[in-house]
Order: sequence, then C-alpha cells, then structure tokens
Amino acid sequence: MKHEVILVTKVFPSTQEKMEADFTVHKLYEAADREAFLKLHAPRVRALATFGPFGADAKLMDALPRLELISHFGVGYDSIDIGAAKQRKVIVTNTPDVLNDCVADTAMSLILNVMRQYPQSENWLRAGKWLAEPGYPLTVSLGGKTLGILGLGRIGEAIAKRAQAFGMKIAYHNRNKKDVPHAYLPDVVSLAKHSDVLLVAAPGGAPTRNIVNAAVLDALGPQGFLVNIARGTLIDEPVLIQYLREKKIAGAGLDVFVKEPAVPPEFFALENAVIYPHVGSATVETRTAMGNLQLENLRLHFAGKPVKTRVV
Ligand code: 8YV
Repeated sequence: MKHEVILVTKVFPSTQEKMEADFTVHKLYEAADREAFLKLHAPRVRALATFGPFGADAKLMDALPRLELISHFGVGYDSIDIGAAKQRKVIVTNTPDVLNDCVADTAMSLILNVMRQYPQSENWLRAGKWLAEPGYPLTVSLGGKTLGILGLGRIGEAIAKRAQAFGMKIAYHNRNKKDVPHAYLPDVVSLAKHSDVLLVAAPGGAPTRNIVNAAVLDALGPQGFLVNIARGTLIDEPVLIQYLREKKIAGAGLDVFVKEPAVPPEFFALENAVIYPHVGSATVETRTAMGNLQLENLRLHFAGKPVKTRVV
C-alpha cells in the first residue's frame, strides 16, 4: 500500500512523476473546497510536500493532526512556520547543497551584468545606437573590487570562490565570525561601507526583514552595487527603487523580489537594475537534484529512518 502525501502546489514535472509513482499524491492545489479536502484526507496523511513560496502555516498543520513530516522543495524555508512545526513536533526538511553551484553562477552573472552592463549594452546595439555613437559608455571593472557577502553560508562560499577567480576581494558579515580568510565586518552598515558590491545571501523570514535599508544603501553609496539572490524580503524594496531612481547607488542585480511574480513595474524602467525572474536554481540538473532530495526525505521517513536534510 502506498503512503499518502498532500502536495500543496504543482512541482517540477519529473519530481511530480516520481512522487506519483511512489506515493498516493493528493493535490491540494486542485481542491475546489480546501477545508473539505483536508478533512477528507487528514485521517491518513502523515506527510506534506511543499514547494518554494507555497509552504505551510499553523492552520494547515492543524488541519492535519497526523502530520509528521513537511518535505520542502527549496533550501529556503521561510514559507513554513517553523515555530508551529516545532510546537507540533513536525519534522521539516529542505533541499540544501545541491543548488549551491547554480545559485552561485546566477549571483556571479548578476555581478557581471550589473557592473559591466552587458544586458544594457546588448539592448543598445539592438536599438541600432552603435551606428550613431562611437561606442557604448565605459563601465566598471570587477578586478580589485570588494564583494561584501551578507550571509556567508554554503551558497555565499560558492559565490566567494567564483568572485575570487574574477580577482575580487571578499568581505562578509554573519551573526558569527567564521574560520575563513575573508575580512569580517561586525554589522551590515560597516559591510556596505567596506564593499563595492553588497551581495545578499542570508535566509529570508522575520529576523532578516528589511535589513538592507536606507542606512545600508547610504553606506554602500553612489559607486556601490547591490545584488540579491536570497529573498526579496531582506531589502526595503520601495527604498531600493527610490535609491536606484535617484542614483544614490550605482545599480542593483536582483533575482528575487518581495512579492513574486508581481515584481514592482518601477523596476522595468530602471536602466541601472538587472532583474531576473527568480532563476537562481532553475536548471534541469539542479531542480532534478532538489526534487530527488525532497523525495528521498519522504521515502526515508516512511521507511522509519532518519531523514537526510532536517531543518527542525
Ligand atoms: C527555488 C529557492 O526557486 O531553494 C530556494 O530556496 O528560492 C529556489 O531555489 C524555489 O525553491 C522554488 O520556487
């Protein structure tokens, strides 16, 4: 007999196929009446599969009194109420490590694109401006500049490795100093002051909300660039839009936004913003590996074994 899992939203197709092969999957996102759906399946369901921003709150956990495991697709789990999970002794797993390289590649491309203005220069060429002007305006070199990493975790380290290969110096701020050769700055403002590029790679959620605020952007200054591959919530977005518009910082490279996919249209008009639709981990290989890890945690739990990547 197959174990039963509630899936909160559609996932990567190959992951969903494998999930449906191994488990009886109840699709919450197809339910016309959510409450009736949960009531119907609650007596048998012990696991929930969540995905990115489609997580689980206390209300959903309460609707599933037999819930033992939330197997999340994504390294960031800010869409899950961790306090509520702990209180109810529900295990939460995520999908770390397998995405480090892809997210770091994306970060590096944002650093390159925002400093060297490759997308803007291509648009300039496509608009036929090369025929009228001698060349695209000069930009800024990466070599010798300081990359300040806010949140030097596993993804941050992968970014540091790449940036060093491009000749950048690394500084960082974490709650605790790490045993690494990079310069440690005791707070976000001093990191921003010390950096040419401030890169945000810390977890989202309430404790980090708006930690990149006006004071931090002032410290970064008109020659400084901001790059965010973590969560939109870490940045005070209206303030960032204002600072970009008034050129109080040099530019921003953003893969994430406060409310996705409803990106504030103000960003579309900003020449000094390079924006991606949250593609950090979005390759076939990485999404497959993330899905496999999500499935492995489900299988291990139902086999009575410890899960592989437990958060709480
Ligand atoms: C994914 C992410 O895009 O892992 C994360 O935390 O933000 C991304 O890798 C996301 O999980 C799916 O929406």
